[in-house]
Amino acid sequence: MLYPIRNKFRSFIELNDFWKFKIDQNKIGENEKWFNGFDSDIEIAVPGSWNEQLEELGLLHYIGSAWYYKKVFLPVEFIDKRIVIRVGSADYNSKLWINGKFIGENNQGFLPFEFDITEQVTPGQECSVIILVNNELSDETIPQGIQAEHYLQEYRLRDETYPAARFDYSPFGGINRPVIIYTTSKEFIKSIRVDTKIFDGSEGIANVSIIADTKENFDIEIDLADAKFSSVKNIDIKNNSAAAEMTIDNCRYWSQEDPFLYQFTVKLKENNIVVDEYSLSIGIREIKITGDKIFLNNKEIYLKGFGKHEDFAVIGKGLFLPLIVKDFEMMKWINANSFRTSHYPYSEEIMSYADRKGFLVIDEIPAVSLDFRYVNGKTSENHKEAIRRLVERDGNHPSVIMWAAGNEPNLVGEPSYYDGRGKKYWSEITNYLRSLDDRPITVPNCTRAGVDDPVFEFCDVISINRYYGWYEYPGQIDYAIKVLSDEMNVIYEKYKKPMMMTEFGVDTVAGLHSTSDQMFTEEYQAKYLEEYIKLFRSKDYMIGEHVWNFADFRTPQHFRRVVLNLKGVFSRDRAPKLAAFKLKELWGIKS
Ligand code: BDP
Repeated sequence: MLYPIRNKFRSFIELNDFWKFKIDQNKIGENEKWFNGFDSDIEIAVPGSWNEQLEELGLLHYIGSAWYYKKVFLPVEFIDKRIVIRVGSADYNSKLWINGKFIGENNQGFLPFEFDITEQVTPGQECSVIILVNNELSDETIPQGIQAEHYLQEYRLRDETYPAARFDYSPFGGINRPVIIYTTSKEFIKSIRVDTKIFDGSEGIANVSIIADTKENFDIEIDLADAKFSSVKNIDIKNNSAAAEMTIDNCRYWSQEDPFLYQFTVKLKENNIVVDEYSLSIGIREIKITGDKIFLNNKEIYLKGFGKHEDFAVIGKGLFLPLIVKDFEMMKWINANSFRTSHYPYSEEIMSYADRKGFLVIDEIPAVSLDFRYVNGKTSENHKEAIRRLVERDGNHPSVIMWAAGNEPNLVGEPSYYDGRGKKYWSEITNYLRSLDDRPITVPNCTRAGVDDPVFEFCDVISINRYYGWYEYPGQIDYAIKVLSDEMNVIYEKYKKPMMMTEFGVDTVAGLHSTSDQMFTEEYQAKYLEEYIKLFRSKDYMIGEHVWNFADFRTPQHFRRVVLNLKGVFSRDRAPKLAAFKLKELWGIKS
């Protein structure tokens, strides 16, 4: 699915605005035909989660359905075009109506979806867009959900959060990314995939595959601006798809130091006339794992950075461009070079920004804390759909160097996970991912799943999340480091693969201080991070360290959390804690 752009053949309007909003606690809206239009005094900003925007109406922890309504005028320039409505993301389930007609639904949060509405609208007139959004999750969705009753049935009353969730971030609902109506020619380029390699230290190779929607035979033309010399070989057109290989001499490789992007253009031609055109920025680079090391363009890299969240006051998970600028500037300031999109795909705008700024990204499928007691065939189908759609969305980003196919499977430590269930599940999931893309795969493991986690067998990089000195061995950093060191060696000896710490951190209240190891103080966080990092640097098999978390973020309510998860190195409003200065110093040292 291509990101909407404007050119001679394509255009778009954005529906980022106030929308009419109506809560549908009892799910009566569809019966009462609210899709034909409804009255409401409540307005909500799109993009943006409903939770904090409408906290005063009781929506801070709302799990359920709500309706969005917008009337929009379609410009006359849309006449004779193919017209598509695209939602950047709505969490988690949505149904969409145009002028009262049901158009389609989507049941994957964090991912874009779109519908062709050419037949339903008339350019030069107003049309009504109604979207029903629901943020309930189940055993079958990705991520999985949990109902309050389950905690009781599982004798896990002390784990219960409000709202009930299987993960540690607020399940913010709403239309969190932009709604756009865009146009293309009637015959159009549907998708473009560019896979790159490097050759001989100077040549770049791009394998291109294109899918088009045309009635007649078509031809394609491929252009690369800024390349001194490039040639396209083997254009192979079959039915509606085309494949080609492009070589670039004296290629300027994409890297952290020089995140150079070529402007790559595909022209779709029929009877020698260009009928559609699409340009995107591509970076030519190669990621490879050899032995215990990971290489970018044959140069060894070490990942320093964070697990992050899309989370900010008032907007929740809504797209907010100034925050993207701020977060990347802070990551540069602190000498980070990478981050993980824990625990779900981040906005397309963040991914393109990472390309432009030379950040390395571990891109995560939203399969967080899968509970294998409840995983069924539908869960894995949804997991695969999320994979297919994320690879399609992000496959062209040079910044994406690895996929995280999930996070912390079997957080509850269910024994059946080890009786072949886990192995079968991860073999199927990772095989599917490998059939779509050749980037390395990882799945961060948690202490409960342990050193025998069956997922390790299917990972190219062993990722572990550890909190020794916090959840285990509280207040005892020195002892925690000893236990951790031994455990890391056991894991390495067992799997002999490159390893990375994808999460390590402690909750920290800005302003609390102590001269001794006291949890929650700023000194404790700084010392914990420093000792962990010293340990990693003593192990040759380590390829990276991602602190948990970049910033404090909102979580479901639990006695362990004081409103927010406070493991941020920055506060939720992005003020540095003491540890930020320590990390800046440690990460500034060349390693
Ligand atoms: C890990 C999870 C992460 C949590 C973190 C924590 O991957 O989502 O926020 O622990 O407890 O288990 O802070």
